[in-house]
Amino acid sequence: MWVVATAGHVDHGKSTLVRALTGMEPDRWAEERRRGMTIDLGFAWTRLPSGATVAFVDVPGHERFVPNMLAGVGPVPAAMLIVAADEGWKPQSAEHLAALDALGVRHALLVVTRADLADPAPATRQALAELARTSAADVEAVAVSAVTGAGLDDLRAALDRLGAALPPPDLDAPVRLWIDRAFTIKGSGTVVTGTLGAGRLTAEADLELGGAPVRVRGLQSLGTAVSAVDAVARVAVNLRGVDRSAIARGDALVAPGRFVRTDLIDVRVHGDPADGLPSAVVLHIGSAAVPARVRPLGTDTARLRLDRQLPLHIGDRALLRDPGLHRVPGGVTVLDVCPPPLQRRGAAAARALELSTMDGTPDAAGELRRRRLVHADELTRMGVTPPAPGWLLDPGHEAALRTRLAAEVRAYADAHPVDPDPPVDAMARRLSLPDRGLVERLLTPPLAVHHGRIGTGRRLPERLQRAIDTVRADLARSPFAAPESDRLSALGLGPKELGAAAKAGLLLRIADGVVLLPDAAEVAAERLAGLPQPFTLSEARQALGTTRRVAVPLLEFLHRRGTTRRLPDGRHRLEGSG
Ligand SMILES: Nc1nc2c(ncn2[C@@H]2O[C@H](COP(=O)(O)OP(=O)(O)OP(=O)(O)O)[C@@H](O)[C@H]2O)c(=O)[nH]1
Ligand SMILES: [Mg+2]
Repeated sequence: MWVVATAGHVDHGKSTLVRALTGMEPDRWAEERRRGMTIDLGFAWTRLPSGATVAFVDVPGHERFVPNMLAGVGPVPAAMLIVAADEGWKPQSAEHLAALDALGVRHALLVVTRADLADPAPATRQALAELARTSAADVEAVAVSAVTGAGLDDLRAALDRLGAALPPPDLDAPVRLWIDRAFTIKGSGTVVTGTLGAGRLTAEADLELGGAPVRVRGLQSLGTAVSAVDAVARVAVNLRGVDRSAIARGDALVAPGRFVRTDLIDVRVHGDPADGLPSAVVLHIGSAAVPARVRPLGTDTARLRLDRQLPLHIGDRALLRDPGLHRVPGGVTVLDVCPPPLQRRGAAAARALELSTMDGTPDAAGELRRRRLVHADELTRMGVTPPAPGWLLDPGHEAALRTRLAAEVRAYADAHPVDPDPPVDAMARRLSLPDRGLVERLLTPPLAVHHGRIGTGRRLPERLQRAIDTVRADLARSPFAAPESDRLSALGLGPKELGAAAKAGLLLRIADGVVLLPDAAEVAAERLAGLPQPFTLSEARQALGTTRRVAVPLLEFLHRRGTTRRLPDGRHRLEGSG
């Protein structure tokens, strides 16, 4: 299917021509038929001599309805510019053509209609001269009369040629269906329609609307239920569980995870210089019209702050319009959908320079160089094919980070001699890395991660090692005579030092300030096995040759590791002792 939008001044015969070609009524509203004027978009379709189907999006020509016109042509790749032979070139002929030009529509036909009322030659000459200055410079012209039918066969043949020359749509592209109508059908619920410009939509598709998941309940194209539709096509989508009132023209149904929803973009401005743009404009893309603030950056680049988020890709074409002035719109190409903040002094000038090297062609290497660190999924959402999955690092940045990480690890170990291995999370924070996995990737052997910390292999400070050795020698002689607190402080062993000794496997900490040799639990279990079961705390204390200060936390410790069990009468029993 080909989709072609009409364009042209009010009353020049657009709807009459669509009616003559299709036999269908594009003016859907009673008010339109009463006033003899199109207000909103109309849809009609027919078969061409080649057998191909062409669907028309018929737009209003009146200057008051230009926003509706833009919603209709926005997602459509081809247009039929209509000029009345008896009226010639008019203001909205110019404004509509400028809109097509701004959107980069290259595939078009000139149709001079009402040829039964006047010689079509002057209007044709003038329109072709206007077209020659645009992206649709190379168009065929056909003169017709929708009343007598003269020229309609030529027009059908010309439409066939136009369709055959259209570039094939990218069927692998992610779905982004700009909604141009939303309504409710009794028994089916909410239905939205739009022009699918790329990709493939299926009846089982999971999609997103305004960032929220939605399910497709049914799919139609040109009034017929289908299970899948390939672009380019007019489609109607029946949505499950979405209220009609939650949807408006300009919303988009998109493939999940495939578009950035953004309200800040950097663009290249085509035509007028960027600093000549008004500060407040309306950005039109697809069927959306969103107020935007303009901040010129370079001569032909600007930053746009949008009133609401849109699902956008790098390379998208859009147009800017000054709604007050009916100013001929300017086109823009989206260069960046996640631009950096411009806070530092001179940042805007540096950004302008950077933007001057970009042209809206998705470029993974360039994005990586500019962003330095980006997730593959984020690139995908920008419309850029990532070179690999997961976090991606610019090679230059990666080398710098490796060096910095090694230095940070050294600095940490120097600052924490008793506990020199830095936690991975702390290092991730120091380097502003969004993922701890990146820390592992940036470590150079022999540095490696063990249990959430970076093993530095640093020995304990000598003084500390000697103090620990003294305690261990005491305990070797009398395994349950844990050193008293004054003994520990005389040796310089505070909680931090004891923690380091425990982590190094040199001592076992059974309670705050109570340390034994690492095998104390096994030795205790052996001795307690010699007691009649069950036994009391006091019996255990005597068997171990220790005091309550050690016996109480030790029995607790044994209980926690499941070596002993506590009976209801407060006595203890070794597990497995019957
Ligand atoms: N004689 C003659 N009249 C025509 C022809 N085409 C359209 N008309 C008349 O021109 C008037 C305007 O036609 P429309 O088709 O409503 O024009 P339009 O471009 O759709 O107008 P808007 O949608 O409001 O912009 C109507 O009265 C038509 O009957 C034609 O080929 N010959
Ligand atoms: Mg009309």
